Amino acid sequence: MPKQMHYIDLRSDTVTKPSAAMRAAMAEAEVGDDVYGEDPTVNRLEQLAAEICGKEAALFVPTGTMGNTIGIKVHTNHGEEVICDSRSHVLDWELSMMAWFSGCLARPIQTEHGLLTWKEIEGVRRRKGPHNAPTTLVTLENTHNMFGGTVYPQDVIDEICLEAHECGLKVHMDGARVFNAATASATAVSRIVRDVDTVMFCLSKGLGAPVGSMLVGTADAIERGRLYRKRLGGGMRQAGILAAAGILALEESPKRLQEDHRNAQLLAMRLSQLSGVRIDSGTVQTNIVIFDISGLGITTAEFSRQLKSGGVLANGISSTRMRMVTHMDVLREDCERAAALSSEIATEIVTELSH
Ligand code: TLP
Repeated sequence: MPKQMHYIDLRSDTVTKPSAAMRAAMAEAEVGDDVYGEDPTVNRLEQLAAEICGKEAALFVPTGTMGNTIGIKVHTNHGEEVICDSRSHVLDWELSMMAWFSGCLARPIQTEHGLLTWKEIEGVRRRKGPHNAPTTLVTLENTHNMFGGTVYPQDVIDEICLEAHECGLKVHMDGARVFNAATASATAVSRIVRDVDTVMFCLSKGLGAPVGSMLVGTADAIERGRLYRKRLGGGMRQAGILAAAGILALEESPKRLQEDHRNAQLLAMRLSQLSGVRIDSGTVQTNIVIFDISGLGITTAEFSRQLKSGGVLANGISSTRMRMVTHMDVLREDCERAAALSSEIATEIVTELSH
């Protein structure tokens, strides 16, 4: 058998493999039928997630997409409008679930770093009237994936929630990486999400669990959400086996996220020194590094291909912008290698061009 190539995988923080401790906890997990509410490990995970967020209740869902879908559904009716940023995950990467399942129209706002302000929201909010579908929900993505893991300032979230609630709007946070936001801003997750109506966060990204996300909010929202989860085919029966990894992810993983952020800083700093590559390293606040390679004159597909042949995996998010994501399965030296390989590729192209 040919020896399997070991890749440094920077495509996403979704690629982490469960640790030995997680596998042991999964093997030993006490389980029951969660559709009957009888899985003690799932119940413990849901309670823990609710406590960490300072909310009444939580729901274990298989994916972040399902968590966002249910989060949007519990706050809206068909034919209403939902305000989001124009590059948000709920708009661009969830196969139009907002329209398909909730029957809502996304009202996107162009932003500089993926972060909305109340002033912008106020500008596009539809009031009741004979020609308007009402706006009922605002979604905030924290950290913002496609803008490079940017973090909402707390006062901006607070103002949005306060004003939105005054107008009768609800606020859902796509907090897939809210623990990264908490680490970067040295703010407790419970403080970040204090005023939002629901938050979804992923166990299976930076926190390193193999599967699962949580939707957290009021007891009423979560009770209704439980039925939507079943409708979507997310009643997972003996899911304690997965929840056990999730509990460990919540208890242990947040402590080490700073390391991922430092590795992202290193990558950003090295990449910013390459000619043909553009990156504003000041915007790298968490574990995502997005950089523009249009100055190299090759597409991101070609850049990815060359990285892969050198043992590094990274994807383009457009024809000119690459994304590298740090996580618990990549070490500092892996990031150094990825930066060095990027430099070799860039130098070769620049040298070829000058001949
Ligand atoms: N993001 C994935 C891809 O879908 C792009 C990634 O590799 O980053 N919200 C945000 C902000 C996300 O980044 C993601 C996944 C989700 C929701 C959805 O989570 P899953 O993949 O569990 O459905």
